[in-house]
Amino acid sequence: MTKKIILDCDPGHDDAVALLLAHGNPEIELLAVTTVVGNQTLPKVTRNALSVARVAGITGVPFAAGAARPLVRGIEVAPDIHGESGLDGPVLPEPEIELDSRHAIDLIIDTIMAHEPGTVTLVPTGGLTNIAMAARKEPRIVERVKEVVLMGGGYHVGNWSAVAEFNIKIDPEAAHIVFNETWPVVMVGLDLTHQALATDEVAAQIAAIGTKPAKFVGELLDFFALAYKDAQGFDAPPVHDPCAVAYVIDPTIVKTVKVPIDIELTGTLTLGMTVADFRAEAPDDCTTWAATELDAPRFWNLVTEALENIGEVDF
Ligand code: PIR
Ligand code: CA
Repeated sequence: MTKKIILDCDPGHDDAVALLLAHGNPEIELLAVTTVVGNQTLPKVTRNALSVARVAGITGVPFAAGAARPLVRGIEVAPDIHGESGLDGPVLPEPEIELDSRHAIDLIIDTIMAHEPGTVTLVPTGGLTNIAMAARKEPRIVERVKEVVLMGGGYHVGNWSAVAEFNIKIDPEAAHIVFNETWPVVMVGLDLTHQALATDEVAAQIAAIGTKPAKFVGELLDFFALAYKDAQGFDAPPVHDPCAVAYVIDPTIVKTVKVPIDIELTGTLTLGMTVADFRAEAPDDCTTWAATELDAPRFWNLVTEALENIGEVDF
């Protein structure tokens, strides 16, 4: 049985790889793609999503734009990591598909309500604004969703402050809503994604595919590597977002531990921290999991195979 997902993203170099992985993996049925302000402004990340759709050869999947700003806070974007376009590096092809006329939150709600309960997984790889608003607008989706597998947070490190990760920090109120609903939440955070490093060996594995989509990914990773080196001193960049998709494809690639997680909303130094309570075994009503360990070679094989499945695309 295929795994039905909705990808809510802010492309973003690693979001683009997540989209390619979701499209190219035969176990995933991509029901919809929605965009949210994050790595860049909403118009930019939305255009990027449509461009990547062309690179991947995606047709027949609805794409919708969502929130242009966080619930409460001002907009914070990440040009140091993703560039002015949000997807700097490769030449971005003109989009060929049109945006769905619905707001992202309506596309999310309609898609979940149109499928059997327990069959649709939400995969947010940006701030959680759309997901929180969808849960508030149509609370029945909370019961209906299979699980929320999100890239965000972390229990040891931050990247947007000492203890907070970007996707959570840019809209902590939205994250608070999502983590405190009763749906299962799998937090694929920095502890996990910092194990998904695009090393030279990985770059060579992808370059060997030789197709235009693979070259596109190569150029994305080259830019991402330089930006991550300059901004954060990494020798190889962590490719966060496809880790969440990989967990949906094959949960044995990502180890998780059941642990209560809540979002700090009032700390002056800790705003947006994902506070995980490891003191005792998780109580029965705990609905949150933290990803801890990645099988990196199998993860990169999934990405490579997805690109091989996509094959040559003319764009
Ligand atoms: C990555 C991101 C934002 C800031 C930095 N420094 C690095 C984006 C990625 O797209 C990913 O979803 C998440 N936010 C990682 O924090
Ligand atoms: Ca992202």
